[in-house]
Amino acid sequence: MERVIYFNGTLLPEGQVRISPFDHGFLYGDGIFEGIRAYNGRIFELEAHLERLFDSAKSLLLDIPTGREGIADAILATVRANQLHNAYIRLVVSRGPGDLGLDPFKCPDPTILIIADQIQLFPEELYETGLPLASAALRRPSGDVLNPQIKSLNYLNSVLAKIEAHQRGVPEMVLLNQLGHVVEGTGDNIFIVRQGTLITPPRSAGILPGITRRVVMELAGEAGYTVQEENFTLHELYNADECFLTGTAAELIPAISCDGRVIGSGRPGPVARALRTRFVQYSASHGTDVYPGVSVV
Ligand code: PXG
Repeated sequence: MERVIYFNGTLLPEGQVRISPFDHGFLYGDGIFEGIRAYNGRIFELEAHLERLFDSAKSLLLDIPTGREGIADAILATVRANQLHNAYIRLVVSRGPGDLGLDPFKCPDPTILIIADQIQLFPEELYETGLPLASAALRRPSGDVLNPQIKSLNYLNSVLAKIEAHQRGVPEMVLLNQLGHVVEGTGDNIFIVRQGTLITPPRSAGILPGITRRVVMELAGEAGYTVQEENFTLHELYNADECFLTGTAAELIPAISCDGRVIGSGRPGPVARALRTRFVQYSASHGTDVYPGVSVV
């Protein structure tokens, strides 16, 4: 079935969507996006994604004409039009068409695009066996270069790290900041576990403040674990009891080695497994109803 795409206020078959060659999202990566999940007929953490989108837009002085309500309605309409209950939703707001110069103020009409589809970031068996990781030679840019809290269409830093991952023969990379602290993966946040305590880099390390990260921190707190936001180095990652990554696309996936150093037992650890179970249960039962009035199992 051809996908139905939301494009600037209308729902169109995929083949009819026409993005201008002069769109600054395409010419300059000038724009922002969100990756959002629907589980079991509910949009997971919709409000949090909208808040992050509008925070990113504010930093870029990008005015989203529909407002928050308009975007929320458009997301729901797109998922409904594709008759999906479980989906990966990609919401893109670009600066829109302008001329060949960089000036964003010559682009009066942002482009709003919403795709509702599926995603499988890592093969299913890696959720059982755990990911081997490697650390990238490439560093994350610091906040004074390109603030990682802005979820912008500039993903070249992550793309280059993903290329490194392929060359190192691992599915995912760990990136460090300029100080040598572990920051995050190419599209996921990182946690280590030491003596039952969860440690994840603080915002100030230069992370994208992940929504999955925040939910997992809350679920871990409820489960009785201590969670600390603290800088750590590769040495601490190598010597952790456990490690896992979190993200909308990746969900929660255990990691079992980094740069050839076996982490803990070399198998997904008990904390990662327990939190993954809690995350799966929580995400399947919380969120904004896409089909209100229709009972979901
Ligand atoms: N860090 C970065 C750099 C991200 O891009 C996350 C952390 C996790 O945040 P959430 O809010 O999703 O828990 C992301 C989000 C991909 C892909 O294909 C990943 C993201 C977005 C789009 C695609 O790996 N990551």
